[in-house]
Amino acid sequence: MQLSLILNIIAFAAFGAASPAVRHRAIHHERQATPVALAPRATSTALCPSYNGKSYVDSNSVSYAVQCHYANNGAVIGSSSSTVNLGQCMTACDANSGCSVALFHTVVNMCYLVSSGGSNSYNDTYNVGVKSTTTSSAATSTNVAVTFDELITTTYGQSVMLVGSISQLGDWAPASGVAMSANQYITSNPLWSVTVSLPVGTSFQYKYVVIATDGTVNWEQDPNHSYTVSSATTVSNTWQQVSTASSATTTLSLASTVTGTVTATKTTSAASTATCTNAPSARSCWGGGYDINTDFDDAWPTTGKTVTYDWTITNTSMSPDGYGREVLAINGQYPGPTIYADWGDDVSVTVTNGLANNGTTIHMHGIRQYHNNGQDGVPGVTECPLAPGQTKTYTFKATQHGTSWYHSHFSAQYGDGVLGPIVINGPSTANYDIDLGPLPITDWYYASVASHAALASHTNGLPPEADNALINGSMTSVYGGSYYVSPLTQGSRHLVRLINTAVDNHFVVSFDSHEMEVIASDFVPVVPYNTTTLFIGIGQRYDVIITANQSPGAYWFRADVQDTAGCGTNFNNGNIKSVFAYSGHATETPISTAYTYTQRCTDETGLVPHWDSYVPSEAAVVFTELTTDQLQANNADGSISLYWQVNGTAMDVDWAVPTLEYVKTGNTSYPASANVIELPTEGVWSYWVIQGIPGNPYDVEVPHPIHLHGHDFYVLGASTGTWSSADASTLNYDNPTRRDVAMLPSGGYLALAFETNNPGAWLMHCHIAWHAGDGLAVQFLESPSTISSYASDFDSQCSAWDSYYNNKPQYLQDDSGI
Ligand SMILES: [Cu+2]
Repeated sequence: MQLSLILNIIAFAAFGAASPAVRHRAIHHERQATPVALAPRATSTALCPSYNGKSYVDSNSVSYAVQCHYANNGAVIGSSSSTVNLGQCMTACDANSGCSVALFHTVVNMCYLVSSGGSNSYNDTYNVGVKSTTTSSAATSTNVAVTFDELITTTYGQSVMLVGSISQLGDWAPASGVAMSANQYITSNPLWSVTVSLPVGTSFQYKYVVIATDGTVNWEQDPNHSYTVSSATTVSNTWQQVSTASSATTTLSLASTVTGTVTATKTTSAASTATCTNAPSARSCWGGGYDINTDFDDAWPTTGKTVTYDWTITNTSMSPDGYGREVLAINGQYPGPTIYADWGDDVSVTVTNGLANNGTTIHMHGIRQYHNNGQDGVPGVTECPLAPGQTKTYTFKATQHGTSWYHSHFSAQYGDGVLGPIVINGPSTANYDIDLGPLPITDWYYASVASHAALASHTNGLPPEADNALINGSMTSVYGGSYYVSPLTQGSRHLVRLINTAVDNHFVVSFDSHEMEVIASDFVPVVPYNTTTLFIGIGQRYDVIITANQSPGAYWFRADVQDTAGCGTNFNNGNIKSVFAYSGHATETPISTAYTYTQRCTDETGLVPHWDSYVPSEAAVVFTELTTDQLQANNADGSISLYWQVNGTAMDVDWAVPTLEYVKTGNTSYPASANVIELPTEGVWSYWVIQGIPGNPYDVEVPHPIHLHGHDFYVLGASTGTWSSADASTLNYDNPTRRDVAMLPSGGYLALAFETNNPGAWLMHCHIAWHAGDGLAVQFLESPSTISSYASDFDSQCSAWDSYYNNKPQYLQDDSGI
């Protein structure tokens, strides 16, 4: 934008001069599949959250009322360390005549026997079972014979187990399940069968697992089956065949090690049969059989409704904090128009590039783009940039619900204005009365971010300091401006959708005198918890609930840049605020005081997804390490160029030849600078460790917000240390945090896993614009042979771009392009 052609020429020279120094380790591995056993699902919380608020009949046919994440302060009369879940704790309670409450501590796997019901209080670490007053009748409830008959194809030597959510079916532990026998076994029609005696009224979920001759456990495909016992009967025809991934191999062209192959069999509670309707007092409901228990990776509504938007991006003069500058604004607005949709809607956004001298693309951040890679909006990966004067339409289905944002992925362009919020209405894990909508927070620069980015990548020194920050597009400064004001209604619960849309700054946010109840991290609903401060990395979102329960007045909302902790600097730090005003107080200037806390650049801990998921964790799981470091190269003309490398290569895409062009034409000769990592097989888990290492020639180590397209990832662990394979056993595989942006600690590692279930070229990159521009990115090329989701205007858009770019455009690509 404002960078000169001279700078561009320097930049191109820099790329040429630097290339010998860019170390590229292209190692191509193929390894035979190594099937491994899967972990039992979430053993410590097998009943939670599925049974929260419901009754559960234990192995002694005693009925308990289950409450997840509550403590009970009744008198402890005994304890047992031999239990691994609440169900077994209940069984221990049965054996003690004075016990009426089974209290299971999920962190230390300890069962406490409690004499009576105390007053419950909120606590994340306890699951509670309260013995029902109708114990005697429950204990004597009639057992009936339930026969499970299934036609399951097996090979000689394999066996089949029935495993489920109740103790009679092993509490999800395959080793404790019920063995089935092949009563009528013939090769073409193998009928596996078992009869289990179960109390009438018992509700449970179950799956079949096939045990191979070497003991390998293969779970049935999702979702779980559900069943309630009413009378003696035969249950059949529910088997869901695991997708054939048995010959899976994992191919990596970039990484120095290779993953084993783990068949994907995530266990979650999908296929809800909910019929209730979403309302202020019933936010867990949605409708049409979908609710908060529906994991949106597995199922989503089809509304048949399409919401449409029509945008034009132009060079516009704006003064969001009183200082006037050129903004690349959508429909003249900053932030751009919010996309509002209902869960299951189709969204159609027509974009006209009215910019004077820049291409553009629109990326829907965090949107899974399921089998829709061609709409992911990454130039040089999924499309050519949209040339000035051109129009295109992006389409996607809202398979997820919650809060996110869209932004240009054309170099650092979003920092100059091309972004806006996304709100997808859906169910949530806590009730609220009023949705106050999105509250985007960003750093703000008086010179164009494009010019800052160009200078930063040729400067031996600190990155540029932000001039200010904006909250929902507003802030004060010495030039004027105003604080954004949000209304509070006394006594009501307000949903606030926090989004960090920054280029460089990471924030801790807080509401003076009010706690935040956190109910979602990125698009993933979490078990609600309360906090006064919340760290929000670039690209991350948090849905929080604020209860207006303080004296009516005006209160500050604060967004502090974590400068002393090392993740951003801002000239206005300490005064980055907005106002939350009770009715009648909207014009007051708050005098409220801030909470005290210690600055940090690390993610929230204790984010427990509402959906009970596990990640396979057997010994054969192999993590692939992706190191990242800064290279400072000396150019022939005396200038320098900075690169952020992954395994020795900084990404540098060719806008005119996107990865999908290679895929489309069957060309597998991806340039090394595309940082392509091939994941050829669907339905397997892949495990990654991103490790910060010292740079060359300087030791530059900083935190990086790592963002993955096309998937949520599971955050298995993060550390300031150096990864060793022994660390794999220390990670959390049991319902780990799931989201699409996570912080890589400075000089440390971030361990991630995701399941290949969405063919496409998916970027994973640092969301600090300077770092992305300097190359800190890879692209996972997942199942290229099955990609078919090219945009219908893929070729014409590239042709228009070529015509524009080859005809003396004002600015040339001078960074990674993404
Ligand atoms: Cu970074």
